Amino acid sequence: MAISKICHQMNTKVDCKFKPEKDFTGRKLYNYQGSWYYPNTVQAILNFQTHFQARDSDIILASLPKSGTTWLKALAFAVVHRNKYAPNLESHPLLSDNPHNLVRFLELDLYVKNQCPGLEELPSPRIFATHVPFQTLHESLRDSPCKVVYVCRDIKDVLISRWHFRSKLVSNYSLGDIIDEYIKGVCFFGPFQEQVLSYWKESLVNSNPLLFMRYEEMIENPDAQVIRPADFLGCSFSEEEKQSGMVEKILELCSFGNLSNLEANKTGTSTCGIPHHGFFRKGGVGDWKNHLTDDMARKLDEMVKKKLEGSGLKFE
Ligand code: PAP
Repeated sequence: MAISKICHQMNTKVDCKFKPEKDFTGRKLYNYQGSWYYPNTVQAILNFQTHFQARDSDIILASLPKSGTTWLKALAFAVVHRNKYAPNLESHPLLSDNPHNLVRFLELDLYVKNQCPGLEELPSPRIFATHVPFQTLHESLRDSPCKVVYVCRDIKDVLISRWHFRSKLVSNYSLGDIIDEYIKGVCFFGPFQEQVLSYWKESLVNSNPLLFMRYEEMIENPDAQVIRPADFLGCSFSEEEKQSGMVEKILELCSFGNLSNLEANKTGTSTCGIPHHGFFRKGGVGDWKNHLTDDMARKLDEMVKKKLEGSGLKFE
């Protein structure tokens, strides 16, 4: 649908200060509340901002694409629902379905073709996910104190992950192209550092309960990185659970090795239209070193340093 029709239909103005820009393939991107989107995503965000009724018990998982969303979705689902589904249960939903179908995206899935996707019928606590920046999410929550868990990752690993992912869809997509996109900031859900900063700044003022996590820390100290969200979400592990190895069982269930080898994740397509196997590549930290030249890495590091200057947030 044309963007003007979307604006008219929703009686809302997309920020027209910015002319639409084109992505590498020539598709138009529009700026809405500081981020760049394709028209169908703008419409989904407008649907979501207009119609979403947040419950105080809701949990929202937020991230940039390729920052650890799939992992966070699996962990949050396993932690929150551990009383209903023990992590060693043979019929655990994570063994037969992809994490993206168990925790669905608001603007990339639920609200894409639907103003009212029937979310009021879901039992509490509901878990949703989003890639939009905090200011756009915040508007949709309408002062509900629901909890937000944000995960970020070194932009160089995000870039390499996204480059591999998109190279399967777009031919002749060079590393130079994606680096230019990242530095200019005009790419789907970009500019990226602004998105990270929106959640970082919110985590400092905490007007909404927000847990700020890093993919690298989750890899380095997995136990703590499961215990922290459980504490934050109000479902701390009891001593008894810790003694019984509950944390380790959840970590094993949600590990890259386990999830990526499941038949359910090798085949099939997610509710947002992406083949399940596309969410699993290599996992881990620092794969950018195998792809980026020193010059490319320096360019990206400088961009990030400049954007984050004075914020207190650093990526070493
Ligand atoms: P999305 O935005 O498409 O949902 P997202 O899950 O945020 O993607 O990121 C995918 C990255 O997380 C991939 O990284 P890589 O390309 O560098 O390998 C993917 O391999 C990694 N990933 C997926 N599941 C896990 C997991 N369980 N543990 C650690 N990393 C994971």
